Amino acid sequence: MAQVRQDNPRQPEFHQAVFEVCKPIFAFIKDKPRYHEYQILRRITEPDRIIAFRVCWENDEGGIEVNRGWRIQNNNAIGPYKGGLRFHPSVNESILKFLAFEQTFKNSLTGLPMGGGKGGANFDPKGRSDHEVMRFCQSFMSELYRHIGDDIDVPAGDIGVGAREIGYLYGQWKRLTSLHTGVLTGKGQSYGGSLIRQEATGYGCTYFMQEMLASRGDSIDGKTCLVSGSGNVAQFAVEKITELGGKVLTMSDSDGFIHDPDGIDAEKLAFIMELKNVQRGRLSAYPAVFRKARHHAGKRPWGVPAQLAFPCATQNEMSHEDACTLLTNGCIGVSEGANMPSELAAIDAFLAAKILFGPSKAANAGGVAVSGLEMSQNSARMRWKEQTPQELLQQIMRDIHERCLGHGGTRDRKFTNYVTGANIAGFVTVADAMLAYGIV
Ligand code: NDP
Ligand code: 2IT
Repeated sequence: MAQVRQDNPRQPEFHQAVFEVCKPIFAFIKDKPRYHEYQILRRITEPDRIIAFRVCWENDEGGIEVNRGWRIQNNNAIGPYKGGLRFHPSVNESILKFLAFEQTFKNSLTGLPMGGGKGGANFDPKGRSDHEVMRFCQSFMSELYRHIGDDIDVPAGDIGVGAREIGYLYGQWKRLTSLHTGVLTGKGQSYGGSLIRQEATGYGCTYFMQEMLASRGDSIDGKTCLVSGSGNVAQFAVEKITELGGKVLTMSDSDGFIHDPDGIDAEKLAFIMELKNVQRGRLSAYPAVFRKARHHAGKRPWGVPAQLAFPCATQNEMSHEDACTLLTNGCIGVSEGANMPSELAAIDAFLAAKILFGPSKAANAGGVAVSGLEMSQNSARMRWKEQTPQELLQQIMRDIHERCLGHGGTRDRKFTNYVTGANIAGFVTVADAMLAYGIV
């Protein structure tokens, strides 16, 4: 860790992600000399390469705007680099390195042949016209295209990159290369996208909670739930939780959260989807339509008493204090839809209380898993009906849960440390492939 801090100064998010992964791995590799001999941990914490570039574009007023774009190609030991693109003003190298590092273990956990990567830009799509977003995406891809390919590196969406942005990015890739291949995932249904990809992260995160609860003979049915975020992951988590009989009390965006004591049912969710995806509006508009609800400006939802929590917005949105509040209020399960939403001290609090805690690299792996299925369909030049990716997603989430039990369960099956389980299970496959390649 000292070396990681020294080699990566001022990158706290990256340090945090490395610490979370390496803590359980130190114990696991203690009596496995080959991992030491070949310096696997040191090598796995150094990205294969970091690509940084200028993104220059023209706004609607004719002014010139300059942003910075990146692609972190972290590790391709078990497959082509794979991972999303994030467009958000907070994006920097530390955040993308943590995401690419996490992605490497997450992708391995899915059991599909995908390496780890992540990219994005410090561009803020909020308040920009469609054509500004299009020009930004075209300029971004004009550089990125030389570094990606369907067997090299396959980007997808993340915060600020949804169906619209993927369309513009893919359109520019196709224009530049004359190719029509599976170089991006999350594509539209009319040009190579997979059914269920849009829903996959939120659904998968809910299935993971369902698996954790089932291991204790329990279910989501009848439980009160807190969800944060109101983007792609949050929306489909709410949809699936509600379908499974849970009652979702909250959602949030960067301005605050809404609390609806009657629950956010399918009709209210449809309103939120229209508000966020089409009008690109703010959640603060919700209580004017659904009168019993309240908007809490500048606050996070973790103070509302509930049994289950699904953080689906962004990193470090769950502090130690938030975790303690959830526990005091009787929370029995947390499934992380976002990447690294809980601070290290919050994770420690959940583990100490022995509640069901599904860490992001296991709980939100459904999204990239269905991206992997999209790649398969594109390579085979075919398109599956909805049932196939839907069933495969459920099976993959069950398999991930089993892999976590394999490395994080106790013999009496009374408590599973899913953090230990996910990290070790994700690590072993990548590390063994690296051993096979020798010193490269
Ligand atoms: P979206 O852009 O669709 O939604 C992001 C949501 O989080 C919005 O409600 C946004 O609010 C809120 N948010 C973003 N940044 C902040 C912040 N700094 N503080 C408070 N709220 C914030 O992104 P996704 O739903 O795709 O991604 C959400 C999380 O899930 C991220 O951590 C992402 O890495 C992770 N993830 C996504 C996957 C995917 O398939 N899309 C797969 C696996 C993980 P506002 O509208 O105000 O910006
Ligand atoms: O964090 C993630 O797993 C994603 N943003 C999805 C990545 C992908 O390639 O589908």
